[in-house]
Amino acid sequence: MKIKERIEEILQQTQKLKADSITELEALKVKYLGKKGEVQELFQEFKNVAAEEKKELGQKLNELKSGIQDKLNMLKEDLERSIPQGDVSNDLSLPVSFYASGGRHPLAIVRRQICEIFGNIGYTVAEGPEIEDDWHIFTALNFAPDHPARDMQDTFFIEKDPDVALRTHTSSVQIRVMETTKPPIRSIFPGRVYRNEAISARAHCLFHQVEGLYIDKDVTFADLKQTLYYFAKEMFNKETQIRLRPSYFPFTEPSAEMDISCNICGGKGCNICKYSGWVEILGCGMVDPNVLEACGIDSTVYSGFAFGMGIERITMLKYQVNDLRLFFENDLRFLKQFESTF
Ligand code: 2U9
Repeated sequence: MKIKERIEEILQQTQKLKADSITELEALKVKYLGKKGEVQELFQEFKNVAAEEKKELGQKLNELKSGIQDKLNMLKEDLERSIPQGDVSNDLSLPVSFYASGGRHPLAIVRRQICEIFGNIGYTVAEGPEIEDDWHIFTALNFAPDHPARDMQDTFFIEKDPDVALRTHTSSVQIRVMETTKPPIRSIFPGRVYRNEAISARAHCLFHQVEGLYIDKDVTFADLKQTLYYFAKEMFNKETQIRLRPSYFPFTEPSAEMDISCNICGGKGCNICKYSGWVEILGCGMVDPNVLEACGIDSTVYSGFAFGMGIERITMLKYQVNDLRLFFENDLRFLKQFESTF
């Protein structure tokens, strides 16, 4: 067959080529464009072509070569397109698909901050059951038998068993830790708590607390004050001041409520602090010796302080949220304002 006809034949053949895999495609490339392939063979024969035919045949040969090249490129593109979307194993440079990730809930952000602040001064985190018995919620904590908190009006009891209720504070976890751990104890206790309250902008039947406990020999009220002063400055800002007002809780003696200088007006007076310059953030006190003894800790050897705060209250003050219900509605317009990597 003459070289001109052979060129024509190969051109016809290659325009109909198909490849089902990269391996098949590679084989076609070798067959037509390889060192010992069909095109190369024609180039060898071309050397013997008469001079007057060289121009026309040379052009046809080059067109054949680039035609085959184009066809093989098209087959390659078709193959790449047919690879399933999820399979990126053969191309690691492809951009990853976009996932919209959720943000942390504001209460979770603040709980983590509180845990970190106390973690930095050696406090561990402990958790315990939300369904508790009377001993761990009330009796071990020195609540009198007729204390109003034991009332059905304030606490959710289980109907069939008056000894079982939803915990009203995480102090029940502290009792469990004290019953089972020899001091020193230095822990914080975050968790959900329940109270039988009507839901409003300022109250909810479910809320979140962090309580803290430090028990060792020679722990004093001065330790309590410095620890909470450190906490207030870390949680709000370095200029924050604290003040303690005497109070009463069954489980601490003496007891106090702690205010911080208003973080909105810096103490000058605004509607958040009701023009007093101070806002209440937590309750605290020295653990009552009766509580230590109820847990098997010798109150003549050990002393300790405890404190408790509502996470909702701290979050409302820190981020100027004016309605407690916003924390429980999961409205994205509210939650999106808190997206954080903390
Ligand atoms: C043990 C001994 C003492 C924890 C304390 C408070 C004061 C307190 C409230 C703050 C706002 C509860 O969330 S709130 O409503 N808490 O005022 N809590 S001292 O004292 C303890 C706890 C456990 C064994």
